[in-house]
Amino acid sequence: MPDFELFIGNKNYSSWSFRPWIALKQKQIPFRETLVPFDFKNGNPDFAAFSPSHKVPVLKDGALTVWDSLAILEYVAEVHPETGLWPEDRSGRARARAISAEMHAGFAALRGACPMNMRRPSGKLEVSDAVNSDVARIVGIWTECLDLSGGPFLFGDFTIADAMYAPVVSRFATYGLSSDPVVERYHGAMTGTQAWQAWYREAVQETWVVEEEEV
Ligand SMILES: N[C@@H](CCC(=O)N[C@@H](CS)C(=O)NCC(=O)O)C(=O)O
Repeated sequence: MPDFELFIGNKNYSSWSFRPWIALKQKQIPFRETLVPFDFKNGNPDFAAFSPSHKVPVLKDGALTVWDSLAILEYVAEVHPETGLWPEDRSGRARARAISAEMHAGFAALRGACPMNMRRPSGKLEVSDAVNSDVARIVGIWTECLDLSGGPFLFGDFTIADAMYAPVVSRFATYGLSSDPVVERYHGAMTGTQAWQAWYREAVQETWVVEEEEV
C-alpha cells in the first residue's frame, strides 16, 4: 500500500512543486501534503531535513525518498499505472516524455524572467527576444499536441505532460505572453480542473512574499 507524503514549497511561487501536486490531485491519488515555506534569506535550511537536494518537491513513500519533479511523476506513474499518467500508446508516450523533458531541462529565459506568481494581477510584461522565442516554441508544442489529440489536454486525457506545463499556463496568463487562441483554449482546460482550482485558492491566500520572484 503506497503511503505518499509530498513536500512542497509556497503554492504562490513553487512551480516545481505544482507539477506533481496537480497530477496527484487530478488523478485522485491519496497523499499527505507538507508545505515548507521558502526561506531564501537563510538558504532554505528547513529543506535539508527532508530533501537530499535541499529543494522541493520531494515525495516520500515509506522509507523511500524521491526528489525532483519529473522523477516523482515517473515513480507515481509506475505505482499507479491505472491512472493513465502517461498516454497509452507508445508513440504518444514517447512524445509526452520528450516535451516533458524539454520543459524540465529548458525554457530558462522564460523561467528566469517570468516566475510563477499566481496572485500577481495579470498584466502584459515586455519581454526579451529569448523569452519570446521560448513562448513561440511552447505555443508550437501545445498546438501540435492539441491538434493531434483533439484536446482538451495535450494528449487527450490529463497526463504528466500537462502537469509539467501547468506552471507555464499560469505564467502565460499572469504576464500576458500570448494571445494565440490555442493558449486560451488550453488555459481554459487546465484552470477548469478541480485540482488547479484547489491549488490556486490556497496560493492566492498566502501572505509570504519572496522578493526575488516579484517582477
Ligand atoms: N529540478 C528540480 C528543481 C527543483 C527546484 O528548483 N525547486 C525550487 C522551488 S520551485 C527550490 O526548491 N528552490 C530552493 C533553492 O533553490 O534553494 C525539480 O524538477 O524538482
